[in-house]
Amino acid sequence: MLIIRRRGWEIPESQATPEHVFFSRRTLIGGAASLAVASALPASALSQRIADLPDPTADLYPAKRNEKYVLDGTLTPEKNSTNYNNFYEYGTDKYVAGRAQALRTRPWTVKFDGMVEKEKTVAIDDLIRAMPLEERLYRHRCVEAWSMAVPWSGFAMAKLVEYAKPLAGAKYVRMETFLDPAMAPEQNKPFFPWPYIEGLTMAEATNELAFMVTGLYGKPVHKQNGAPLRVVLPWKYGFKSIKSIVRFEFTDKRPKGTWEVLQAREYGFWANVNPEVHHPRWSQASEEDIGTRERRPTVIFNGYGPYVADLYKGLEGEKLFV
Ligand SMILES: Nc1nc2c(c(=O)[nH]1)N[C@H]1C(S)=C(S)[C@@H](COP(=O)(O)O)O[C@H]1N2
Ligand SMILES: [Mo]
Repeated sequence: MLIIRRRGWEIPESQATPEHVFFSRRTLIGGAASLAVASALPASALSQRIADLPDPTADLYPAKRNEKYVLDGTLTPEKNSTNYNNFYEYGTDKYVAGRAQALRTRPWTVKFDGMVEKEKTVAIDDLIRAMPLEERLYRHRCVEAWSMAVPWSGFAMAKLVEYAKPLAGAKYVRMETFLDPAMAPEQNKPFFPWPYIEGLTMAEATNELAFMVTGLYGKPVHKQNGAPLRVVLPWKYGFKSIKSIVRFEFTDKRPKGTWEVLQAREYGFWANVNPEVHHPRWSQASEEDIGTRERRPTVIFNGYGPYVADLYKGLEGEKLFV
């Protein structure tokens, strides 16, 4: 059961939730187009049965914690971080946990294509078992000015890039979430240019902090948190940390993320956390912890500057903090 209650940071939601604003605007613009997208087939009985089996990688958790990544605050309780989410495939509110159980995470394949030595598609369990799993405690800062700190399990994104074997000319990785209105009926709605897309430079993707998540709180990752595979980029606003990924495309062209497509003035490619660069509609100076509900000052690069500031040397002319 979900307990729905309004919290401090939601009060100014009509102003502070970017999505809210587009939602109404784009629904008006795209109303008729919605019909075109609504062609979902029901899940086959077989894949339903596979989906109901226990997670085939459950034996891999808990993964050994990597003690290098330490927090300066308290860990967010599981009940908070798994019941207050952004996952637009299941609705634009924060209480998507129940609805997200419709996500079928097996069978699931991940495709690597574009500028790679050889295009390939791998079953998620083979990919997870090919990677060295570890646990890391990371902070997470949403552009909406809420934050949390959780124990993710997974593997360095650098390992995934190595596995993909990109060509030397690849400059970016473009990541794509599943597109399947049968298991995410919100994808029938036209307000969003589905599927959800995000992108990184190769230097960002191979920075030691970029982490592919397969687990959370010592278990396979919850559906509402982006099962079976998502990325986390703790120095960037949360919208960059794309969930439920099915494709990694390597390219020499800078990918446009979903939010940049929707509103480039408010959500850019870089989206690094900075308390001094405010969102056009609200301050980024502080954030509210969804566990303790305390407000704390926001820190540049969400506190991860020593790991990532060098990535942005020479790029001062870019909108690094939008
Ligand atoms: N596919 C997909 N990925 C997504 C989102 C989404 O709506 N769809 N929301 C993003 C945003 S805005 C945030 S803050 C984080 C939230 O992750 P959490 O629910 O695990 O806290 O996921 C990001 N990844
Ligand atoms: Mo977010």
